[in-house]
Amino acid sequence: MIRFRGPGSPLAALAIIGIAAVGACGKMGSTGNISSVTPAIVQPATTVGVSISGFAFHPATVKIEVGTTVKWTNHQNVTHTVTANGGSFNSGDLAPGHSFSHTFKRVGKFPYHCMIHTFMKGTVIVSQ
Ligand SMILES: [Cu+2]
Repeated sequence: MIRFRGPGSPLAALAIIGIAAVGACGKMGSTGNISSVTPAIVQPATTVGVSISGFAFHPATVKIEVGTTVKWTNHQNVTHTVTANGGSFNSGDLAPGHSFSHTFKRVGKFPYHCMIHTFMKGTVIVSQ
């Protein structure tokens, strides 16, 4: 076991670690590559495509700006639906090869699913 002789010793050691950590953070911030962490796809286009295949939405999460249209296309030989969990949009039965579009006019997070295969889930994140 390590024994601390003086009452100030452990605190002094912590203070030194703290200064080192602050120094490291400051250095990282100046390089400015924090945005590369996010897994969601950012697309500034006015229409963003989501493909349905393999019983999944691709990409499952889209980040868009207000006024952007999302167009889902069913590329699978099975009927699916694109149905907002909160009911704000619903494609109804989307036969193979068919598309459904919805324009997002409000900021928010819109999770959706397929009514036929409820394990199929996606999210549209709308920002200003
Ligand atoms: Cu489905």
